[in-house]
Amino acid sequence: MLKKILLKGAREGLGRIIVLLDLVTRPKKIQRSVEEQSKVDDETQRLSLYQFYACPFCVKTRRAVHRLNIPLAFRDAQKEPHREQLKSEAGKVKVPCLRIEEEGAVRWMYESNEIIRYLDQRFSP
Ligand SMILES: N[C@@H](CCC(=O)N[C@@H](CS)C(=O)NCC(=O)O)C(=O)O
Repeated sequence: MLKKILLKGAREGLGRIIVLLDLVTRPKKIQRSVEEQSKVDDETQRLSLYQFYACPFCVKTRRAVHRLNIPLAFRDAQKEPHREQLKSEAGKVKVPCLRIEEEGAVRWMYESNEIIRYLDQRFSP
């Protein structure tokens, strides 16, 4: 029990250090014309990222979102109703997880590398 609590604390602490490092080493944002950015902003409305603030895989994914300059909605999956939504609609509480709405259907994508690849394919110039 104590070991579990200590491990959780160490993980949280490490996560917060990673968040801090991310803040001071943010990648540069991609620049677009007003028209292009408006199109990208519109497309991004149909996406949302379920994530934890101090999860290193989420930090990595948020860095890509920052670099791609997309206004992606972040949902804190440590809080309700997002946690329950993730569990019941996507299948499990694992983050990051990207919710994608397309042609009236919703699909969920786990795995930070896969999410970053998807966002890069869609939004890199
Ligand atoms: N291979 C995954 C790892 C994701 C992962 O392990 N996420 C942890 C948080 S850092 C998680 O969701 N754990 C479930 C939980 O804490 O309930 C990725 O790259 O996205």
